Amino acid sequence: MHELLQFRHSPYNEKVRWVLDLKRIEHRRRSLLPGPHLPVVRRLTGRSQTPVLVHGGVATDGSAEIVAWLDAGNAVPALMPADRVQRDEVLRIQRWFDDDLTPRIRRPILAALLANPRYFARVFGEALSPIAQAAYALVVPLAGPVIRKGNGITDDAAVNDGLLAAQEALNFVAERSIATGYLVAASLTLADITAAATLATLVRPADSPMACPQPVGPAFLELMERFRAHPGAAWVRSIYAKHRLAKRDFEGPSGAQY
Ligand SMILES: N[C@@H](CCC(=O)N[C@@H](CS)C(=O)NCC(=O)O)C(=O)O
Repeated sequence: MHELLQFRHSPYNEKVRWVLDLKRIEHRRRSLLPGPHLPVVRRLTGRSQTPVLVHGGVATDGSAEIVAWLDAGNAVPALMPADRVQRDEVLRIQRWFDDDLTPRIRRPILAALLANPRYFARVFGEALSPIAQAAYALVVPLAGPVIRKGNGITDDAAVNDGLLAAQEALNFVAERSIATGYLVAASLTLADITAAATLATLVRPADSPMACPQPVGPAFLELMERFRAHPGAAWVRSIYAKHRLAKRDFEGPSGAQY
């Protein structure tokens, strides 16, 4: 049995969850909280980042590595096009999002969430009891400086650069999907999953594992509103409606809360 150690609100974790769900790979999930996750993840990988997939006592981190490994062992449905040029393009888009756009886009998102520790605790601690969520909300302001530093939230310019990256990513998916509805081929590939999982952290498609706990905190609502009417946001919602079969996240064995 695979175990995914995850953050609930995270583009890289959502990418891996999506692939696990799409390929119907049996697994359990354990949600960690930013801050308290550090000793747990360090013990497994020697680093700090989620997602971490544990299988047969071996822990793997890095969403691209995890997805490539899952794809190699579970061919159906295919995530990569048969055509070599298109395959290279899928990997290029994944790298562009993973290494450049996504880390920038998450800065304004985390800044908005950190502005309201109780809402931050609800987003990341959705599976916790109300008392445990309230306790985590007290810890969030203490973990805040570490989270800001780790995500490059140094000043307003860093946050504004993230807004530009969001605009760039939304423009890209809107333009690229005009011909076929997809970014590279005439059907869903890892490029669509990577881009949609990143942008879902802003768009928060309803009825999906990335839907927001309600009511949404004011700073985060303002951020979401900024991009709601963008054609790229409409693309994210439509890809989620067509291809993100799971309606919500779950803890424990797979299928428990579909
Ligand atoms: N390149 C990595 C990035 C993973 C990443 O940045 N994960 C973030 C959550 S979005 C994380 O776990 N941050 C906590 C930390 O680094 O301590 C991947 O593709 O998995």
